[in-house]
Amino acid sequence: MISKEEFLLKAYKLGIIKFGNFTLKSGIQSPFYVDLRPIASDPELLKELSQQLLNLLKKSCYDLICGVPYAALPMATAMSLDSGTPLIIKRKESKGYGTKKMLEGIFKSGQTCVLVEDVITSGKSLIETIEEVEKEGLRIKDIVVVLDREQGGVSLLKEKGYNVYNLFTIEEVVDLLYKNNLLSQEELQNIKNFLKSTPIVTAQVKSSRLTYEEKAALQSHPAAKKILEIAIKKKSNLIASLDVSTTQEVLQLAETIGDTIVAVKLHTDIIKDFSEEYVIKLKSIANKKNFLLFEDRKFGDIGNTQQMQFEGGLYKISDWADLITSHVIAGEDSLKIFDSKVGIITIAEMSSSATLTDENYKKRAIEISENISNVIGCVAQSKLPSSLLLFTPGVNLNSIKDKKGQNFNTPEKVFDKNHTDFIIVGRGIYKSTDPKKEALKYQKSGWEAYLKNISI
Ligand code: S5P
Repeated sequence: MISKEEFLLKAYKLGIIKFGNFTLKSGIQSPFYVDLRPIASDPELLKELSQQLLNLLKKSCYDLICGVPYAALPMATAMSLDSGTPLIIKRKESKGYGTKKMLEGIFKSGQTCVLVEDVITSGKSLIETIEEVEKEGLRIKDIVVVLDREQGGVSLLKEKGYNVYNLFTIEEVVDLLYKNNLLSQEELQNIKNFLKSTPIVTAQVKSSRLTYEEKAALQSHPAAKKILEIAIKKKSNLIASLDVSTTQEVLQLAETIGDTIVAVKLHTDIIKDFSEEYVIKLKSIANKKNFLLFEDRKFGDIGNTQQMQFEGGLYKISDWADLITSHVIAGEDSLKIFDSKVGIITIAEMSSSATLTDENYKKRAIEISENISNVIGCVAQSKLPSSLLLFTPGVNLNSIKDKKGQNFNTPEKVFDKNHTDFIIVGRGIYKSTDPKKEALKYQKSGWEAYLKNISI
């Protein structure tokens, strides 16, 4: 491998940096212009660049490489060939939903992907790529960049928790060129003044999370379509978890807060006085107020047992539940026993401290969920591929944890960080002295967080 300086001088000869007076895309007048694309016209130099970039990543662990389109594509390809790491390709053009994929190549959610970028200015293109890649369930920790124009992009990405490794900063480049008599003292000063005086640009990035309308168009299961339609109609993404112990309390709460929610989530096995009459009453409130019935049974057994638990016993869940939760612990076949009419929500990741649902578990849970047609989404605490709806429990506006291991986030945080679809609120509502007022508060705050999430 040659030195960085030698590499730069060779690349300079190809015309990757020009000095003069240039108008940038942003309208700013710049005394230099950088374009790294010519490097691909010199295969030896491209190979050299690939080695330099791989060297920056020598302490990183990753399963895949992806270049930010288009300029970094040859670089990422060369790195893939050099390192034997599979390449994935991100499309630049927007796709017609449900037809074309945004990421091409073979990958599985949960894998770690390194991003490669040629020049970073505000970080906008990188953030758009990150969103697309993370939406498919891939993890990004490290980003490698050939040249940092020192305009705010690197700090923005670091703030968001990514490691950014850059081969050069623009300042280093001009210093090296000056040292090698390729730049006059005056030009050097001019550029340095420009760098000092140019305002830091903050990337304004359109969120790539899908809207409820877009998600409804993607979903084929009736329960998924229904919950999204209710969300749009009621301007609510709130699921109330009514973890109370009597049928009277459930019915009263359902009646009181029914207008503000998309579903009532239940743990029917904690109700003392369950009866068929209660089910009839609850269904009638659900019809009147337009919300779904969601039994949080968290099935976790072999298929044969789960089937008996779902269809039989006291509760006959299959008779009335629109949605159910199930673990994936017993493997894919155990999930195939549920009636196709019920929407299954798998438990991919739990909200409790020290949960065993680590990254690898989540990755396998997502794979299984994507293979079963009536799985409509997952309970999780981080982003999911856009084919699955994300249901987030552990939401509370007033607490950050309880004393039994539960962790809470605000609606704003779970939308902003995880692009959730539905918030699940238990004690925040049913324990309050005024559940109606509190439910309205969560409805409003969840909806505002969603609107903010789709607009940024
Ligand atoms: O990881 C999880 C999964 C679920 S479904 N963490 C959870 O808290 N839940 C459920 O969400 C939990 O069983 C309870 O019914 C609800 C959270 O209630 P809260 O009172 O903590 O808001």
